[in-house]
Amino acid sequence: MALEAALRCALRSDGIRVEYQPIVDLCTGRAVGVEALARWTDRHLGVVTPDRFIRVAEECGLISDLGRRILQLACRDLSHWLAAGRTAMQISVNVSVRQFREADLIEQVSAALELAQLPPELLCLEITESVMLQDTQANETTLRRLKELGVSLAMDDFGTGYSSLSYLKRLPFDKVKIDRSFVRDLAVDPGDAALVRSIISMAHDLGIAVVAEGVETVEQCRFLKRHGCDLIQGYLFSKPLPADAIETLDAEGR
Ligand code: G
Ligand code: G
Ligand code: MN
Ligand code: NA
Repeated sequence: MALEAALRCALRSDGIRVEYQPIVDLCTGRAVGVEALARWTDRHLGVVTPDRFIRVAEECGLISDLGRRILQLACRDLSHWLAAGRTAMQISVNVSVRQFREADLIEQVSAALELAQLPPELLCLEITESVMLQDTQANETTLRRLKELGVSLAMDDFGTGYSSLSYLKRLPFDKVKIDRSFVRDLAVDPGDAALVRSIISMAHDLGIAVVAEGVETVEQCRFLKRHGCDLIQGYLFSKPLPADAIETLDAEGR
């Protein structure tokens, strides 16, 4: 398959890049973290979206190499920002379903931290809610081992799977990220508004912080702030940016 061959080539030739989207504290208005988002522009295929190349990588067995590369790039960039004098911030890296089940995930994560000389608490791994649908015992073991490394864990795309709230109680997540499909109509759809309010209050009762994704309007931002949401991410504050733009991003806000 053309895409698979091109992806192998991109991995060999440093063709995979990472952009970073700021995650903003709603109390202070400051960027306190960034989410790493993989990017690939192929010479012949043009821009290939991450949904697509991650899926291909999962299917053809390249996900371990790709995942390792993204983790290393993200940790390296964060350590450069810190060395350049930027205030400490957390970097969040997505872990795909297959990557989460790879036998060497724990080693990959600790190797990336060590290589970049980063304290583990500055790395957050985002795991989509759908991962939790099967194989609960194995998931729990993997999550606990990651927590033992000292990294932080976020449940991504929350609300899109069969969000059993019992997962949140039992599993060692530090954050939930409310999927942007619920944030979109927050200001106009009473059902979405109710759902978001209850996710926030339930997560807080369990001692879990809440990030709202896909925040695009001031109305959405006000609603989230009023209901105690901790962090927001979205075009209202910033789109994903290249690494050098994060280094100089004003930590005070836009
Ligand atoms: O940034 P963007 O809209 O293009 O991302 C589209 C989707 O691809 C999102 O669901 C995002 O979580 C996923 N994605 C982006 N980068 C990565 C990555 O490095 N690893 C994994 N597993 N998924 C990613
Ligand atoms: O699934 P995940 O949360 O990892 O996806 C992150 C994706 O959301 C990225 O593709 C990113 O480009 C996209 N994104 C980030 N902010 C916004 C936003 O404000 N609106 C929309 N529609 N997409 C966003
Ligand atoms: Mn994510
Ligand atoms: Na998401």
